[in-house]
Amino acid sequence: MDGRLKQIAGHFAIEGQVTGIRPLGNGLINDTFLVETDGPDNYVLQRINQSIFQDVDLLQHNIDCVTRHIRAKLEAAGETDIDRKVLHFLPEKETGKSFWTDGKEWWRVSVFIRDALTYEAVTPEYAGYAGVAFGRFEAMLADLPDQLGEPIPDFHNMELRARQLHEAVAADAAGRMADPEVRALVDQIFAREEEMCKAERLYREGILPKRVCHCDTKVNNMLFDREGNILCVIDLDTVMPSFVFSDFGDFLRTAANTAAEDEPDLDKIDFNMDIFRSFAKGYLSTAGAFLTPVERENLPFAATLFPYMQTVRFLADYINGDTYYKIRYPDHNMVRSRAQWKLFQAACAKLDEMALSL
Ligand code: GN1
Ligand code: MG
Repeated sequence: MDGRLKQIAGHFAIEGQVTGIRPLGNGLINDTFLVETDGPDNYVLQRINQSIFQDVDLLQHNIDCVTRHIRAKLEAAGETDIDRKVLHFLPEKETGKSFWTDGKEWWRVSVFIRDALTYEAVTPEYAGYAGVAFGRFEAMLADLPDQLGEPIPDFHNMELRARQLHEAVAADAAGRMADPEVRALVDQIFAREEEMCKAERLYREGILPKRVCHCDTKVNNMLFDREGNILCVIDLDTVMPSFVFSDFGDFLRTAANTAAEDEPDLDKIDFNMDIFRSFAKGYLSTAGAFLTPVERENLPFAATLFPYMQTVRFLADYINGDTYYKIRYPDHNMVRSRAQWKLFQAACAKLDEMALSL
């Protein structure tokens, strides 16, 4: 076991002796470890990626607000087994804050939720449960007083993401614009830019609201029990005011994709309408009551927006020389970009069908 990690875990009020520490999950941003103990619980230890989350105080403030708020809601509703339905971050022993830092690295610890399963892909049935869970998550946070900041400002703002791609292309820091394939994809993306920045326009016109959203609803950020019910949503780093399109669209980006987000074989990538229908039905059963007509009628647009935005983000990172996302091989971000673009096209081809099934 890594002695340094054990020492870091020791800053938190863990019950029992640590018996093992090993890597956990597939996140692209933070480093995550499972801390096993001889006590009643195991724990999740995470190094927060500080080049991305520059204000960890604000980040953890958001997470503390959200977890406290959801816990109170679950208690008020008379729910049982609450410790498996909302994350619980441990206080650091000296400061009482939900993170520890030595000024160079930032770490946090939460209780590992027992008997929970995560998936990289789901069936239509499970997508339906996920829809119910995200609608409920947004409903529970709807009355969270305006205390949340934006840990990554304008995180899902398409205009900003497009601007960042323009900047990456202009700077060409890694010399990758010389590749005709990169240039061609950039051109195709910019040809759709105006159309894909629709949400920001609707917001400026005052007809699209922001609500507290999760903003990283990919399938593997959800914990399921053995029956397929959602226990809770994890990875709360990006919970912030956004358009409901964020949660709806980003879930489908991973769940309705018939392949992985970085699948190199583009023939394997399609947009699965059974997943769409089932997820949309579940989501509308819990979110339908608060959605405005503009939000509702743009849900199919949201299903195309997120593969588009993710193409822009992966491609900008590729052009910048891979400074943001963890990569496993040299052109990983380019492979991801191609795959997300293929998914975008597949989703666009099904827009009418999506609208009809809502
Ligand atoms: C990142 O942390 P992780 O792997 O759950 C990213 C998301 C992207 C996703 C793409 C803070 O999520 O926005 O959609 O990768 N999170 C951040 O897989 O940028
Ligand atoms: Mg994650």
